Amino acid sequence: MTNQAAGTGTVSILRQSGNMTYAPMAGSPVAMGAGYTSYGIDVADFNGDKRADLVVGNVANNTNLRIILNNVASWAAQPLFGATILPGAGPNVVKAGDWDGDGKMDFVSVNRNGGNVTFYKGNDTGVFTRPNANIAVGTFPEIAAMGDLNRDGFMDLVVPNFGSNNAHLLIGRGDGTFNAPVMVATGLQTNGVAIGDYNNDGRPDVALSAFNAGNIQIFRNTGTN
Ligand SMILES: [Ca+2]
Ligand SMILES: [Ca+2]
Ligand SMILES: [Ca+2]
Ligand SMILES: [Ca+2]
Repeated sequence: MTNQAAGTGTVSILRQSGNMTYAPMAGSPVAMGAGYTSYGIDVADFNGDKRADLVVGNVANNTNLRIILNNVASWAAQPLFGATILPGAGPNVVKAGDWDGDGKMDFVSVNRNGGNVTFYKGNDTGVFTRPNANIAVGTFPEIAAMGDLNRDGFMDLVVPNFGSNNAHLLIGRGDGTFNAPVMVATGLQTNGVAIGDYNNDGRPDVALSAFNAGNIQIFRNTGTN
């Protein structure tokens, strides 16, 4: 879990010791460094050692984004990678997966302050590159959901935009790139999303909640796949 103390953010890793009892693991909480406001978090093995690592967004800072590799003995003993990863502005939501299908884990970040999405290509050593230009979405995207909306086997992304009262659907091509985003108008200050098959026709639909409208909109998937 991330602890969003402005400028002094940390990440806590809790171990379940049975009976739903949780206790901090060695080295937890991990201090993320000055200027870090921890926000979104996701898990994947970024260096191919079969141990789950973490990627952590930083909504308040436009100059770093952290990868924490997992050495089991102590999270804090690991160096914090990512100081040299130049993210988009305010990378607050991160979604890990093998977005380009090369067997090595990647992630995308949704950048709240920049209003765009960045693909980070992993090389299985905890190091990432950004081979593609950022993809513009709306104003203040604060959350995202990943799923295979068109059922082609490639992951897609739904990004609600809190500041522009809409959401963007990004259909993945399976190589780390996306089709041009499709915008749908939503309620006032949309800030929640859940992908699910709400009419049981086998096609994933999208539910969006609007903070200031006090309602939920469900968009039925009318695709042919
Ligand atoms: Ca690992
Ligand atoms: Ca990959
Ligand atoms: Ca897809
Ligand atoms: Ca459906």
